[in-house]
Amino acid sequence: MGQYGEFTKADYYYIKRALSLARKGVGYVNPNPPVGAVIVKGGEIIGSGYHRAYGQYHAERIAIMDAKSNGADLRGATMYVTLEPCDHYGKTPPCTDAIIEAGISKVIIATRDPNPVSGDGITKLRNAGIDVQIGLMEEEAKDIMRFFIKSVTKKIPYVTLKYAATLDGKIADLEGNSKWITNNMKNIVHKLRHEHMAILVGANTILKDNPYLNTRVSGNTKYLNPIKVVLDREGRILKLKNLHDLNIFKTVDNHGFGKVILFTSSKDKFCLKVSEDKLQIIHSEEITPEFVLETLHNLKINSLLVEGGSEIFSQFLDFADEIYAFYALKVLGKGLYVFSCISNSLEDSGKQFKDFEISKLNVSQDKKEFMVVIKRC
Ligand code: AOF
Ligand code: ZN
Repeated sequence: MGQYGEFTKADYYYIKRALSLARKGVGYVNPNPPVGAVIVKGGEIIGSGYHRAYGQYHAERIAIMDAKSNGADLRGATMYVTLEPCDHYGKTPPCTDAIIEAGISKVIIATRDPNPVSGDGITKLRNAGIDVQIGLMEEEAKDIMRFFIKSVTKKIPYVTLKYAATLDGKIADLEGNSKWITNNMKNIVHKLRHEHMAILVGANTILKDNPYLNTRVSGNTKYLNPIKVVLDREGRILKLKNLHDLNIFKTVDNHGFGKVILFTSSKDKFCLKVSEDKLQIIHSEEITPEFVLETLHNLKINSLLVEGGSEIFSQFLDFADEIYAFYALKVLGKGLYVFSCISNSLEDSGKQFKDFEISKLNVSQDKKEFMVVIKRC
């Protein structure tokens, strides 16, 4: 085997193109996977595409349609695709059929599909005489599809914790003010909100900050608004007379994106002036992270961005797959710690983080803030 193993340098080039196409779908295709495909014949790309939105055509069909619209003859062509083609009738017909019908003779796949409902696309293609190779840039493909893979295999959403802290790890001062800790890198936060299907906050955060929890971005980019999940054990938010005036209800869009799911243990009868398409209430005597995550999974939510506060961060740390920590060159001394409800020994903390590693470090343009991304490995 040469420098590139069983694959050639050209194979890497084309799968990288397919991976970049897949990335364009991130945030728009949830709870489905972002997938990209490129079709090559005679050393030239004759068609390409990616899955653009939930329920729409899969990447493979888009690439085939693209090649056809270019007048290309697909017979004998090679398809590079970031996920095993599906072999099921879901919202669209099987991609395997489209590949076989087109006369494509080779398919190079980055990673297998862990979703049992999508069938065994690889066997179907091989039985049709197509040469199938698997595993080209698999780690990158899995990373792009990590929300999908986690929810299909573990039956709970992918969990990301996000917080802004001072150098001494405080997320608020003694009065609970947290607004001015970090100011830069806001674009990253809004992108994170767009990428995840839902945001989680505690009642305190809503009562203290009245946040919008939507995506705001300058320029032409159109980001989707995530679902807002609120933990309100005692029903303190539900008791508000002006509940409907809260900013979280101002950012619900027509597709149900941005709606509020509120967990409460309160058995009080509330007089709510908010419609059901804006607010879904889930009652449970105990509101544990396990219960919240399983419930969200059953609601087809594949990813959750935990935005605080301190009690919620402490409860969800053990469930985190990824942490985005933003730090400012400020020190508060007295104040509220990020994980104020945890009292670990150094040894415990080492164990807690044994499966994590630092995957990214960014410094803001003004060099006053930095971001560290920590990922489960
Ligand atoms: C996608 N986009 O490009 C590919 C997918 O709900 P459906 O009918 O659209 O089917 C979704 C399943 O199809 C998905 O869970 C995955 O297993 C497979 N492949 N899905 O959304 C794509 N190639
Ligand atoms: Zn498909």
